[in-house]
Amino acid sequence: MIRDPEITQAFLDSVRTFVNERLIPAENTVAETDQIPEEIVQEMKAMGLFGLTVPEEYGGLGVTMEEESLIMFEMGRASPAFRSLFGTTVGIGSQGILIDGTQAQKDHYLPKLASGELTASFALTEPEAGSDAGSLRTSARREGDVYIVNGSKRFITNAPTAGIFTLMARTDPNNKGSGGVSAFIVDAKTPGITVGKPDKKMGQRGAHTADVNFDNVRVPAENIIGGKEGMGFKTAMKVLEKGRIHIAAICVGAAERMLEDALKYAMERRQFGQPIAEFQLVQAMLADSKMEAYAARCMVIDAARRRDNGENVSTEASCCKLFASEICGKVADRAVQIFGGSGYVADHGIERFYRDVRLFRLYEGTSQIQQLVIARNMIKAAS
Ligand code: COS
Repeated sequence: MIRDPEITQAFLDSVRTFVNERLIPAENTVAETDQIPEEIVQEMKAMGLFGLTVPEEYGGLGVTMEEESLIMFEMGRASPAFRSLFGTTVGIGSQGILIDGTQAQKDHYLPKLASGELTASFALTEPEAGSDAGSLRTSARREGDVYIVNGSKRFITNAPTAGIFTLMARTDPNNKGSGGVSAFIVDAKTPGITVGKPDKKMGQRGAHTADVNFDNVRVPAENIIGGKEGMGFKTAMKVLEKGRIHIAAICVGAAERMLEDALKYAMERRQFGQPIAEFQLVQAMLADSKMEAYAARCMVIDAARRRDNGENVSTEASCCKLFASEICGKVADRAVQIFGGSGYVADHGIERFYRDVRLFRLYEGTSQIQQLVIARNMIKAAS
């Protein structure tokens, strides 16, 4: 749903200009320094990017899923680290509060998240609980007005700079399945929390992930999301469902950017006396990439519109994430192929994108988890 086409277009134009003039020129610096320059962070805050999905009454822009997807198509054109900086907060980090939080939790946290004052991280994955998220072991034991949290989380995006964690922990030790899990808002400064060294990743320099350890961390009971135990896994699934459309939109943007770069190169690069874009085998790679990026774009828009209409989009969100992340990998591979030897060296940035986009097939649910969700939903609907 687009609320006001003119306002949306004006915002998209400003994001596109920002991506072209500020983010793309800074990509090499981010890759070299592993940091996003502070002035860019401030510009993102001023544009309202940290508050994209927070409703207007809490100081955000309150964008719909369709509007968010259009913005992410644009953002996806720059190195994924830029999106990660605010995307985790507007996405999986804060959505638990927005979707299932109590009024008091919304009033307290959403304005700070919208302004960028607080960064939110999503702490679900553990060393022994990745795809099987429902088996997580981090425990939260009630003691009067607080829960005592113990355990470890892994690969937590933005953990080194997080202000709060949306933490999933087991409140019912007798229920080893997903029903024993609750979600909490945990202040990152609470004594007993330690953040490990940032992980050394294959790509996405400038976006930081780390382990987070909880050692007898005292979390106020009022910080349980929704005020009820046992609902945390469902909150996490709802959050991830939305996140999967968001990531799919980023994949579309990244695929379109790589294709744009590959096309430009193919039209300039001459071999056998002519631009390589005139060779049909190169054209096949360009055409297949265009077709797939277009299909992914259409899927994302359709899923986003359905979500905005209040439909259950568990299947569609997984279809989008699966298809868009897989085609993004294929486009990256073809783009390197079109660049040839030049695609394998760092000068053109295409090898960096090739490494960066590999993560899209892993986080917020691997491709295999998306297949499982889609097939399970199909079987459920048919029986
Ligand atoms: N919205 C609301 N509720 C949902 C839901 C959704 N999208 N998906 C599942 N649920 C509910 C189910 O209805 C079920 O409720 P009941 O117990 O009342 O029937 C409950 O949650 C448990 O669901 P399910 O039985 O499907 O859980 P499983 O343990 O089998 O796990 C998968 C399901 C594998 C799909 C889930 O663990 C998953 O998504 N894993 C990947 C995790 C992930 O994406 N990690 C990335 C971390 S963030 S970078």
